Amino acid sequence: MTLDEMRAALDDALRGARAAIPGAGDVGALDELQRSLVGKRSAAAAAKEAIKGLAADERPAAGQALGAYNAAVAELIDARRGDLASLAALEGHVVDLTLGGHGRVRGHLHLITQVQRELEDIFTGLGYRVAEGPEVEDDWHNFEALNIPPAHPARSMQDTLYVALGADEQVMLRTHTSPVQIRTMESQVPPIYVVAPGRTYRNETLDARHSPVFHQMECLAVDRGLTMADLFGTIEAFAKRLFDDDSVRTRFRSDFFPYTEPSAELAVSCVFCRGEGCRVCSQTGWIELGGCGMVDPSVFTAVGLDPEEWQGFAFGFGLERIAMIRCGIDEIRTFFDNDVRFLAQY
Ligand code: FA5
Repeated sequence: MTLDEMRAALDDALRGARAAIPGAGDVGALDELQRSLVGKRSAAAAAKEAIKGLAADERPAAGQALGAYNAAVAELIDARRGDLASLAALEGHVVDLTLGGHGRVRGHLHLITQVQRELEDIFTGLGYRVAEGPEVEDDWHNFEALNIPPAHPARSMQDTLYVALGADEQVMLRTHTSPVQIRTMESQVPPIYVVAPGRTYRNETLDARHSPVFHQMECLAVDRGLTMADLFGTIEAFAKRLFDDDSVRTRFRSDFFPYTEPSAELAVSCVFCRGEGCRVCSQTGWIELGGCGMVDPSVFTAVGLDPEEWQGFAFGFGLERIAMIRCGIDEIRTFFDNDVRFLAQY
């Protein structure tokens, strides 16, 4: 081997070393590489052997070339050994950053608002508009125009939360959404098809099914020629949509409300037991939702509509009750406690 051939062989081997050493995955692989680069059968060993056969004046240069090669390989090997040692030390202290942080929990609408929006959707689909009224009402809209005479039990302090404004017992927190019927008929010309959802208040003791603050939805239709068949058909259509079940039946039992005549208590067959009787429906097979009836002629007269010309039906029901039935909730207080662990479920 000539001096030039020896230099060329060492250059080749060093290029290979530069490519291979940084990729050695562990100490074993690195040792193996080191043996192949400077061990017994390496280019370095061959060069060392070749030096013996060179002319005396070429040997110093050949020795220098071999020394430079050995030093370069040693540097590359040492650097990689250091890297591998650092990686091994880190392995014991791994911090998995992909699991860090808690993210942001997105809130959502309260269950009662969800039920209210869904009902609004159902009724607007049937051609109704959404109406609103104030939560602080006057005697005329909450009682008088609804044909609730001064002596009616619903007016007693027991049920009504009065506001200390104006004359005694003339301003109150509305006890139902029915005053929106009056406000709508006072401000709009029939035909009228509206629903009025909203918060209502009664001076009642809190228990599992009653709260002093709750929500109702009122429905009012005023048109020519409306009959109880329209009332029943509308309620049946909305109940089937609400419970997403075509087999839901509706039941109307005679009742009394001063502003409807005839009046009925409105119930639907229990969606849990299909009328067989279960815990949710207290073994009756029926779930009471609210009240309904044909608008009393005296209400039309109070708002200046001719009862001979116009007929109407109205109904009102509690939103908490509907949410409780739909979600199997047996305690009304949970809606108002604002415990996020409860609310987040719905
Ligand atoms: C009324 O409030 C009538 N205005 C309904 C009506 C409208 C009849 C139009 C005729 C025509 P009632 O007091 O029954 O009716 O209440 C209706 C529903 O509201 C009840 O069935 C119940 O679901 C709900 N509700 C009443 N009081 C409470 C309360 N304290 N807590 C929770 N929900 C209640």
